[in-house]
Amino acid sequence: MEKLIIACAITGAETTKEQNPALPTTPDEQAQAAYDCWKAGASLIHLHVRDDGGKPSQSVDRFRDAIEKIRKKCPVIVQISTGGAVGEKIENRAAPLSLKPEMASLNTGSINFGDEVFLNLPKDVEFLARRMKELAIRPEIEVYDYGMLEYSLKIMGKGIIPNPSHFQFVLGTGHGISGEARNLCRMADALPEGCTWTAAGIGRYQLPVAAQSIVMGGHVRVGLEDNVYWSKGVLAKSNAQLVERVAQLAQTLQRPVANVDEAKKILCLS
Ligand code: KMH
Ligand code: ZN
Repeated sequence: MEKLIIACAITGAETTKEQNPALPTTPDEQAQAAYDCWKAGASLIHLHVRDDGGKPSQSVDRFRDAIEKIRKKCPVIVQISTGGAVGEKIENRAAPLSLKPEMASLNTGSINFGDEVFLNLPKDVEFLARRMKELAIRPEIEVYDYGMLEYSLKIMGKGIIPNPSHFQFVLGTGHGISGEARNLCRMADALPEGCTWTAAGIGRYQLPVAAQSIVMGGHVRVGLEDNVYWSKGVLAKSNAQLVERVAQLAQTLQRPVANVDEAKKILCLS
């Protein structure tokens, strides 16, 4: 089995400080959170940014500031979000790609999200994928449902996304596939040879999905974007606390954790 990549989604677009005061929302807070996660065993940070009022933003300047501050503190892989917040215009979602981060998320289908629709029209998926190809940015293919996975494989066959690709299975949003063990098995089994995957369990699914990914040979994403709790009714103290738990679990299960250089190799980053 490959070493385990631990990714942390430190901020997200929908989580608020009211839900968990430990949520990092300024570039300084995000840089500190990234550093703490790296020290705890994370090699990749999935990054959203916020404006001065704490609202989700796709501002290039804000992404630049956050990335520079993270880079000053630690060598983690920074993966920017092109998902943004529900309802964000596609041009704004693409804008921070101009910063040429090592990786960016690429959502390959539309899905209900809370009470709204997270819209990812085929033409917009293609537009983002093309832009990432032009700028040599490795996409992480975000899938929330089995059908979205099948569609991703279809567009991989057409050369729209790289073959092999790295996938993110997001389980338990409430509108897509749930975090039941059999669902993760099915999704992982559907991937062609050479593809790699990380799984993120939302809310109460975060810990069981992490444990399952460790034993299945996948990689793990945790973080306050996906889950603000440590256990039922108890808030997580920080992103790093959630990362540390995964690192400990991996150690118990005897799966070594990848450092940043090892993670880059696994993810085909130069
Ligand atoms: N905020 C969600 C609607 C991504 O980062 O690419 C989308 C999201 C996915 O967080
Ligand atoms: Zn995200």
